[in-house]
Amino acid sequence: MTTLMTDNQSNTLLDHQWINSEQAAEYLKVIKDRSDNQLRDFSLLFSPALSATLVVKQYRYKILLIGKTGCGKTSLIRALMGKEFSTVNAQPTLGIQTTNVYWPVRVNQPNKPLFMFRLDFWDVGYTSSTRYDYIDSDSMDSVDMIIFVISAADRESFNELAALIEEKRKQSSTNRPFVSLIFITKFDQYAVLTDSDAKEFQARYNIPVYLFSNVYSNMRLATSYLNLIAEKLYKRDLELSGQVLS
Ligand SMILES: Nc1nc2c(ncn2[C@@H]2O[C@H](COP(=O)(O)OP(=O)(O)OP(=O)(O)O)[C@@H](O)[C@H]2O)c(=O)[nH]1
Ligand SMILES: [Mg+2]
Repeated sequence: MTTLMTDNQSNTLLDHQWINSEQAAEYLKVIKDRSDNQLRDFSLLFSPALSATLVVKQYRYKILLIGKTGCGKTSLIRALMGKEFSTVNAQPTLGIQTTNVYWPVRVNQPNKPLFMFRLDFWDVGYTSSTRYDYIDSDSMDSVDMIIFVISAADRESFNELAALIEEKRKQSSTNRPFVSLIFITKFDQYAVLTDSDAKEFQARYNIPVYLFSNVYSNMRLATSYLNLIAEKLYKRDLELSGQVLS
């Protein structure tokens, strides 16, 4: 089961329903796989071929995933692309693997502008990140969002989380603070961490905590999480430009 612990969604900056519209379908056609109901990884060299009527302004974001080996970072990125869960070839990630997906959004403003977000997910294999210091500093460079990933069976990592977030904040440039999100994965398995652990953390540190299982992934679920991620990135941009109060 997957629980989407909602933060206040009544007044969103982006229109989260737009993605189900006919207009959005034209964009989804270009950014999704032809045969499967999942997003395409465009890699750094390619971009979606949008017809002249669909061209909109693009924004690029760097999203880093941090967490112990085996906590489900690579699986989470797959889930966020709407890909089916698979244990085939589930090897520890070597070095840094980037996945570049596109996500169109419509702003909740009277003129309803559309934007295309390019989300660059940086998946840093835990083993490499602890072995090579430069990987750690490279991945933190100009990061827009960090997704801290923790297995629901790992209380120790959860207890160390606040200190880890603080450490990463100190490492990042102070004039462009990154957005933090926490995903607690493997809820379908033996879970030591509970719903109330997550709620308590969220209330205490004001950082959203999502209880997640990578096993039940599908495009519908990916859509709600990508909308949430896009919302948080857009909000931070407005805060940085002084357009909304943090
Ligand atoms: N049951 C269950 N298994 C999961 C879940 N997420 C990941 N797994 C499995 O756990 C193992 C590790 O998952 P990965 O996504 O490769 O973990 P990782 O964080 O990328 O690990 P590193 O690359 O070593 O840093 C794989 O066998 C996955 O199939 C989940 O939510 N539920
Ligand atoms: Mg991995």
